[in-house]
Amino acid sequence: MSHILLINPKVHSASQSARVNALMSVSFPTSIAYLAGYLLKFQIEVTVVDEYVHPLDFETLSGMLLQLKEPRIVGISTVTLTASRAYELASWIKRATPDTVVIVGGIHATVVPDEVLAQPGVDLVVRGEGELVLKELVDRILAGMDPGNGVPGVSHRLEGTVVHNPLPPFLADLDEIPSIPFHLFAQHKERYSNFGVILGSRGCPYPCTFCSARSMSGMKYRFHSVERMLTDIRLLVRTYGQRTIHLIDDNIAVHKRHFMELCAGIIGEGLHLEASFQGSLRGDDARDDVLTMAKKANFSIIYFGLETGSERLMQVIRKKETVADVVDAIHRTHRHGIATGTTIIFGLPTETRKDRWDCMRLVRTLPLASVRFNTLAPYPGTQVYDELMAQNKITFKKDMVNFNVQYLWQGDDIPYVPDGNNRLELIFDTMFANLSFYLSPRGLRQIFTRSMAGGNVVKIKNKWYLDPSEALKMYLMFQYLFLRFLSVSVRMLFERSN
Ligand code: B12
Ligand code: SF4
Repeated sequence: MSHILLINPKVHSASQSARVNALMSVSFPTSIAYLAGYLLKFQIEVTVVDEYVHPLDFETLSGMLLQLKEPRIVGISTVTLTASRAYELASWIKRATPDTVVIVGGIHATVVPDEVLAQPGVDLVVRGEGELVLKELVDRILAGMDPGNGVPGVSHRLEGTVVHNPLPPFLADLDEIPSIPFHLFAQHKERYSNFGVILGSRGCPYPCTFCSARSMSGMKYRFHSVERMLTDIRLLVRTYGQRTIHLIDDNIAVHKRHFMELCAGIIGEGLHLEASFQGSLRGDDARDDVLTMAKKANFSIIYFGLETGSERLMQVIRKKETVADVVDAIHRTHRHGIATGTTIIFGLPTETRKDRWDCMRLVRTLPLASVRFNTLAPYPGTQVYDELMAQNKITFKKDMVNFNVQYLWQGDDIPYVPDGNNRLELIFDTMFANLSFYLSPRGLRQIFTRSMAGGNVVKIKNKWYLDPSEALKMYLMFQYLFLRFLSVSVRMLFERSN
């Protein structure tokens, strides 16, 4: 029996069609996994619930709360799309067991702590990296002390006013954070598309305007030792039988020597013969020696954030690399025998329709195994959010359900349309870009031969066409996407003719 329950809430159902959701891949809940691992390091028992594999209703949650020892503590993780669900869970927790201390953390809580703390069920907000702060809060609560007062990284209410304690310094030695306690999640191993998950680094030194990762983990690039990463990979491959290792770092080779040593370690231990590897890289870091080593270490696919086909827009978003850098990296990676994937953001500030069509033409020339065209979701905590908010140009739907980068398949109210652009045209272009890639001979080959499509978002069963229930899911998804595409196209043409 433990005092602590950690919950990973599910994304709001209104942000994505149920027919698409039926085929969405389920990602391993790294946030609560790392937090659980850190508490376990101090022999603090913890219970974990990932709503994607264990959906909660009021009764189930109440039952779980009653099984906790008193004082009860619940930690809930949030990104923007899961925040409203986190608030609902917080209110259920207070209804079932009013004395439970409810702590909310994660990127959304970090960037808009006032919003989170204003929710009736929430007692404490943790901003930034959570491991050390949560441990401190748990110690204080179990010792009967006032939990929030003075603890760095915590926002709390004090005599009716909200107090944001200063942030703690970032943990310098990441190896102090123990490996993920995979055993806590192993019963659902088959449900996760990336159970073989490794996060080798935290922090990113680049200033991209659309990305909020740095508000969470800082601009200083910190990384786990090679020995530690190899230990985790060995565990996943040899104990949990994983055949694909997903390095979910923002960028796997910011520190070139470290990446080369990691690859050498993988090869030295023969792990490259037992598993393949995937990760994301910036174009300007993909030097030939890095790619040669990645190929030897059995990297099967590398993702690059191309974002746009326009050098001008690349400067607007402050990516600090050029389109030519990324395009060259994609070609070279392909020549090294490694598959490539990318994501594109349509609807960036100052973008024109011509920019989008030029980008589509460029993408068609690239040897990509996977591509996803998204529309911009200006997440709180990003430079683009601050700029567009100041100009009152963001469309908010209730619970920010439209802040899904693929919301265009759900509704017309995407959060932002750049000046001079027509909303329906932007949506049409983005849909067309995705459909024309996946319905081309190359895209269809991906759908029939790979189990992941659309930048690892959709998980398709191998040989899905031989399984009637999977084939039905595929049919229903494509039918939904096609009807929505048709509706947008007809309305766009009608609008134009008027
Ligand atoms: C890998 C990744 C993915 C992968 C896989 C995720 C996985 N878990 O395996 C995929 C591709 C599936 C993905 C999907 C999406 N992602 Co993503 N993803 C990331 C990435 C690169 C790493 C996330 C991660 O695992 N970090 C490691 C963990 C340990 O860090 P953490 O989650 O922040 O948790 C720490 C703290 O936040 C805190 N904490 C977290 N929860 C709690 C709870 C408590 C109680 C406490 C005390 C502390 C605490 O402590 C943790 C440990 O230090 C981040 C960027 C980044 N560098 O963080 C973006 C990021 C989280 N993703 C983002 C987005 C937008 C998405 C999508 C919504 C995209 C979409 N469809 O529109 C989806 C939604 C996924 C979902 N269900 O939540 C945004 C979130 C922005 C926002 N405000 O919501 C980020 C920040 C990137 C960005 N563009 O700015 N993502
Ligand atoms: S998009 Fe990638 S390179 Fe840019 S700030 Fe975010 S994590 Fe760093």
